[in-house]
Amino acid sequence: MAIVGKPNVGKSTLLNTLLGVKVAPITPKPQTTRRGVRGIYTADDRQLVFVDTPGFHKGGGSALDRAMHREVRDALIDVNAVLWVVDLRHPPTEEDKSVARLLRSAQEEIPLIVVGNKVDAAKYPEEAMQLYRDLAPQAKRVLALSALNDPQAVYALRDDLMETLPEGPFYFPANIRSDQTREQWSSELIREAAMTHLREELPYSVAVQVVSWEDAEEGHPIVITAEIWVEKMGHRRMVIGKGGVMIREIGKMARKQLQIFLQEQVYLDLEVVVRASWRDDREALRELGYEP
Ligand SMILES: Nc1nc2c(ncn2[C@@H]2O[C@H](COP(=O)(O)OP(=O)(O)OP(=O)(O)O)[C@@H](O)[C@H]2O)c(=O)[nH]1
Ligand SMILES: [Mg+2]
Repeated sequence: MAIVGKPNVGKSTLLNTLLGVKVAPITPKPQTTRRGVRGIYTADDRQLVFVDTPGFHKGGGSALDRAMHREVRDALIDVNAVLWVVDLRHPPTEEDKSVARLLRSAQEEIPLIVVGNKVDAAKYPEEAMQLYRDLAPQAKRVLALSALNDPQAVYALRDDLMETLPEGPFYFPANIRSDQTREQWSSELIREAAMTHLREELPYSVAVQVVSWEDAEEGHPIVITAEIWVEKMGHRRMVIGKGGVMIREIGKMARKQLQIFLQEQVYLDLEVVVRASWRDDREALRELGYEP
């Protein structure tokens, strides 16, 4: 099942709630998700595989933007259903319309479900839902929910999706929740912390790569070393901050999250490095796992 929609509507929040565990980064800023992340939910003899995708956006035409668009298109191939997530607080924008166009051009026989999210914060949810419904007359179903504040509604959707699954083999082992390596997943948590703290253009020009991981040993923490990539020297100064305050804040938030999920003490070593124009460098994008 593919989860698609414009940036910032709550796709990754929906994925995490569907799974009951955090596999995808979430920030209040658009374009948080950069690669298609698979989240796997297994119950008894059934398995649902969701693909969270980057927000479908206009973008500046960088190699990163193109890779993000490709992730969305690829996610629409070979799926049993598409969940189109929209933000019910607002009427559709041009970006929603281009998602609707993309969905019309996808295979017609894939069932489409329109998920009206953020109903908890919407003033005119029914009116907004109608406008989105008009953009996708082919939709099999529309529903309003809050991925952030109403997990029960999300579980109900998950149960319904389970019922519609065709018979087939498991694609992943039953105990696997995501197709990311521990390095990828932890670099996403670090990037989430960085994007949360940084302002203006900066959140979009950082990337994170975990360069080493040492498992915990008797009385010692897990040691994770990661690089935060920026495009310019000036950006490096801002990510480090005056006297190192910014990088310390980022490290504190990331470490806290990592410790919660790993259930171990973590020593996090962050280094800020300049990788000029990494967003247009396909080799760099491959290193980051944003390109195949
Ligand atoms: N009020 C409200 N806020 C929500 C809800 N779901 C998500 N959000 C908030 O919306 C923001 C964006 O959430 P994400 O899950 O990162 O959105 P996304 O669609 O994955 O964004 P991109 O990856 O950038 O495309 C975050 O600040 C969430 O906390 C909801 O049901 N209600
Ligand atoms: Mg996302």
